[in-house]
Amino acid sequence: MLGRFIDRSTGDLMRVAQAEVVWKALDKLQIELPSWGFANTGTRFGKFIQAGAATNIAEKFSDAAQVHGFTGACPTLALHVQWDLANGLKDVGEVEKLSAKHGIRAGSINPNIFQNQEYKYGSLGNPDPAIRRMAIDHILECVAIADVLKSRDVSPWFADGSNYPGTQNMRKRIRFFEEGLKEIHDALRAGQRLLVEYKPFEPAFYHTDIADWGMAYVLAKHAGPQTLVLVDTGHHYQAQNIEQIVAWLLHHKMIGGFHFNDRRYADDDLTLGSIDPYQVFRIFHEIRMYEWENGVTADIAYMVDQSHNLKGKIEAMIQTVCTAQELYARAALVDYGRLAKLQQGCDLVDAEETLRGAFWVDVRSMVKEWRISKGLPPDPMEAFRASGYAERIAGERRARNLGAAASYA
Ligand code: RM4
Ligand code: MN
Ligand code: MN
Repeated sequence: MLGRFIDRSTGDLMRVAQAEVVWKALDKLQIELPSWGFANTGTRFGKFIQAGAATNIAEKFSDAAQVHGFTGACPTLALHVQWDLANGLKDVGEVEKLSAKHGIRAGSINPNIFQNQEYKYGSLGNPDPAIRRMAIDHILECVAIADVLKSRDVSPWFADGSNYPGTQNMRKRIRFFEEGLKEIHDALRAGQRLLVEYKPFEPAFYHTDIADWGMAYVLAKHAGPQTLVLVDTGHHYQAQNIEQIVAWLLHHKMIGGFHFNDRRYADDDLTLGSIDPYQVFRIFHEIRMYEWENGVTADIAYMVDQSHNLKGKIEAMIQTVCTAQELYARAALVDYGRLAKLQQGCDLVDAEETLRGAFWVDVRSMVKEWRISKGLPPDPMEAFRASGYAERIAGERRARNLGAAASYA
């Protein structure tokens, strides 16, 4: 199969070997799409409405199917329960129908424990036991929804925290989180996982209850073995070494999921690799090296977590998936046998160059060839644009979208 793309007369054996590695790596890279990434969302100050944005869950499935259709890498769609299943468990039948219609499975089930008026002072960390109960019950319903939809991961992100020193008892709130997460863990079905996401700030600006990977780790350990940590690239301070966090979590077998996005400042939701592709490569490198050393595939759910305000939503998703594939393919090209020896010998320059050398390989033609071998379009963006889908949905959805409120105050 591969041979068809190789000009044997040039005897480019190195390229054949590289292409084989890239193809194998791409075969196993699946990337979940976020339902909310297809809807109109905005900044704190307003939304710029897109005529073609998805206005309901049926449209989100349809848009996700486009991304999957052209990239072949995105068979699942993450759902945010209140945005996608407004009636909770009662809406599961509708999701099953859409899933069958579009050939996209329901992915991680994301509770909404941050937007109801009740959650003004927190959800699981709220001082009011009735509100904690409400939040736990919502997540328990998410566990049940995930069970029916056969989704493995329930993936809460907690906005809990406080804005002013002295206004909340941080230690009490740790206990509330310990109790709540334990109860949720104990309700998980066999094979399900609870992924705890952390974030240093926003919307809380003084203290956030689960502010970093250490807090998420300790809470996950306390909850039980089916609870793991989820890393989101945008949820770190500027200088933080994210790949080191990934290495620690891999070492302890505590990483369950990864949210892709890029940022210049904070949780900016920029396109993966748009600001710092080397950062993404370094994260993939840590994962690949762990896999090489242990002869396993790290069980990490890769998901996009971006909601674009300016770029076309489907185009931005396709761009993200292609970027992830390219950077993953480049990480796959690191010669780990060689690197391990160089590390052992503290051969600094050669070790670094071994890593950098893989980063600088232009894998785009190999990725294209992989796509062709799978019956996919070599250039997913071009194929999507040629399909006319974007124009069609803009026409169909325009009236509904333009009627939506976009103002901040
Ligand atoms: C948060 C976090 C969560 C996502 C929400 C929409 O910042 O990244 O993963 O569910 O945004
Ligand atoms: Mn996230
Ligand atoms: Mn985020």
